[in-house]
Amino acid sequence: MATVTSAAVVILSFTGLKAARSTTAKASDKVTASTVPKLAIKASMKDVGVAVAATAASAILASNAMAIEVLLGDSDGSLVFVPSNFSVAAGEKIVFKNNRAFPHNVVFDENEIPVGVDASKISMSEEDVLNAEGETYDVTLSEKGTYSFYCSPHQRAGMVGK
Ligand SMILES: [Cu+2]
Repeated sequence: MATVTSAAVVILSFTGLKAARSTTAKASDKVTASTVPKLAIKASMKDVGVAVAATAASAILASNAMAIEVLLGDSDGSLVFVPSNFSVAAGEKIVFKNNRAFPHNVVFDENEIPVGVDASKISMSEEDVLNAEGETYDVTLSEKGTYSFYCSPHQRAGMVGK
């Protein structure tokens, strides 16, 4: 899941850079007389573009206003969601990230979500778990309201969120 997210961001950033780059290339075309230097310029700009895209992607992932990261298991090993109580905008992505004391999962309580929302469409299955550090489960909620969720292996230990 995390890999897919990163790839999507890189592609988006890349499209932007590509547009900016072709404008610059046109300007240098007028100055450059022979074909060989032109190719050299294009090649070096391409390399720069890749480096910039990679940097931009990590910056976006680190401070994305349209995504919230929720850790599964506190760093001290407590069986909790961090944060366990938060608000997101409709359409904002929630990235649940496996941190400590896994396995964990994310299941929305069908009785404590807005009417009309299908819990199975936003939940992991009760039997499915994230078993390695850094594994993620992403969900985007579009209906406004209050949603309760829990980690099925640790629900009784209090690993619940809202
Ligand atoms: Cu758990």
